Amino acid sequence: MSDLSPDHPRYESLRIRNLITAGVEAGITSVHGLVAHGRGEAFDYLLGEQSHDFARRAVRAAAALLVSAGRPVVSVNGNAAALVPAELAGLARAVAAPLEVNIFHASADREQAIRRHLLEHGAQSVLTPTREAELDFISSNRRFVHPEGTLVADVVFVPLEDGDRCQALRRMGKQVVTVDLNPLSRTAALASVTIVDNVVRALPLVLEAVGQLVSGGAERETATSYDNDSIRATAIACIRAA
Ligand code: PTJ
Repeated sequence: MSDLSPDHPRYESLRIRNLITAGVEAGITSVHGLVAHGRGEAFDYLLGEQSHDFARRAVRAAAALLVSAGRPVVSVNGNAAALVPAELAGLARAVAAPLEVNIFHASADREQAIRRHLLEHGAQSVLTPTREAELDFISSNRRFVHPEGTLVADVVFVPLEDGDRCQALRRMGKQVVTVDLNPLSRTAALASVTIVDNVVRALPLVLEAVGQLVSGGAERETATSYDNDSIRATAIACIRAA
């Protein structure tokens, strides 16, 4: 990791970038993940690198979906694992969901590296894809899943998703919660709940909202009062105004 002083005016952005490059060096993140991260950085810049009300509203809806799910799952790729491993492990514990590694760019070594990384950051157990269970409606490596994870889940929390799998999961009747800085992406458009925010800022907010719901200290966002299209439209307007 490069030397980085907290005095640097772009400290937080560079700190996050260092997490991604360290992820590549550790065999957790794909080199393609650097490109995806760069696209995310551009959108984050336009969003003012802050969590807006539209993201906070989506966070509350996401928490409500996860807490009321019968079989939630937290799906993890190489970027999410590098950026927020402890928070993903904490979320899985908080909503009693399995953590499941699922990556687009096929690599058995990387699946195992992500699994170990999550275990080192507090995960109790981590499922990895098998050849025994496949999702319908998708041909990429992301179709391979664990029979006790995404295959049987009713709510899938999947930050930095690719559009194809999001579409397949929705066609299979599952609810999808995503975190994506690009409100124009296919995933953002197809998910049940889209948190337009940096996963680094969003995960602590989701954990907090889940904690408040579990302790009974917050009102639950109901399905009828949450409109993902209008949340996304507000995020797009925010970017256009920038
Ligand atoms: O580990 P793998 O093989 O599963 O690969 C993971 C990536 C992310 C490389 C793969 O899923 C991919 O190529 O994704 P896409 O289609 O480039 O989409 C990634 C989306 O995440 C883009 O819309 C980015 O704007 C967004 N994004 C990037 N960094 C962040 C982000 N959203 C939230 N927080 C970020 N830090």
